Amino acid sequence: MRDLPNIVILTGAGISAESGLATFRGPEGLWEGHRVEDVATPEAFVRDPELVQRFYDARRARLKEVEPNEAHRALARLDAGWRGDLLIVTQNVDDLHERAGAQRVLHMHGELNSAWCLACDARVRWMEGLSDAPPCPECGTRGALRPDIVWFGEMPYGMDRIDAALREADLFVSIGTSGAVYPAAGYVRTARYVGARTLEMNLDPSQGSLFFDETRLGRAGKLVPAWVEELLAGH
Ligand code: BV8
Repeated sequence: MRDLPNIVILTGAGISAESGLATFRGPEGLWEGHRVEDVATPEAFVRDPELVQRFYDARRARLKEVEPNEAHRALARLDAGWRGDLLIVTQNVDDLHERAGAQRVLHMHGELNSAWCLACDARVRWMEGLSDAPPCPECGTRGALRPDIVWFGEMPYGMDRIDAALREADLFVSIGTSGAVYPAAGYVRTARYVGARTLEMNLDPSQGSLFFDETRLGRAGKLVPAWVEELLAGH
């Protein structure tokens, strides 16, 4: 019997809400202003690249105005203090987990601060706008950089690492996600299938609530620090 449980944590937009970043489906949600298929699909990028670049430029700029919150900081403490296996799988494209100090983070839907060159396939750190078609720092091609984001219909990143971690998980924890988007929304069932205990912390019950052994409703900024204290105190 492993002395320390292997933990997989799935986070969504709800964990960054208290930092001032819009969620997707809430009031003033990100999609409020746009139809998903107009800004977050490869077809949209072919159809209207200016609109898509502007949408992500605005979110990349907004990222500079916000800070990690108590929930991000608590997970960073857990990451630093947990000697067992732990992986934070985030659907979020913001960098707040890392800015809070977390190391074992996997961005399954990509990152705002990364650009992907469609000419030379390089992925480069990118903190500024892409609307002015800047040259790729690797190959110099202008106008070939797209947001390094997984759009609908595209294969999420790190699927093998995520599947391997889920198969070994003793504890699966979901924080701030509505459970509306796949394959992420299916992870709780995989975790249950391998016998892991499943816990959800969310403002409202998610679409997958019935698959969780335990659901704690409330703000991540309150629930997550309390849960991390509990876990570190218990081990
Ligand atoms: C794919 C990047 C092929 C872009 C995103 C099976 C069934 C049905 C459909 C599908 C299926 N499989 C695939 C699909 C299609 C599609 C899909 O799921 N469609 C949905 C709409 C039905 N999936 C895909 O296209 C995926 N790719 O399938 O490729 C494939 C895959 C595997 C194997 C082979 C082939 C790719 C999907 C990724 C798209 N990109 N993001 C960007 O950010 O702009 S998805 C994006 O939306 C987010 O990353 C996230 O995943 C999702 C939003 O969900 P949440 O993060 O949960 O946010 P939301 O606002 O919905 O909810 C917030 C929650 O927080 C709420 O519950 C709220 O109560 C709570 N909350 C709010 N405040 C707080 C809080 N909780 C705590 N504290 C608070 N303070």
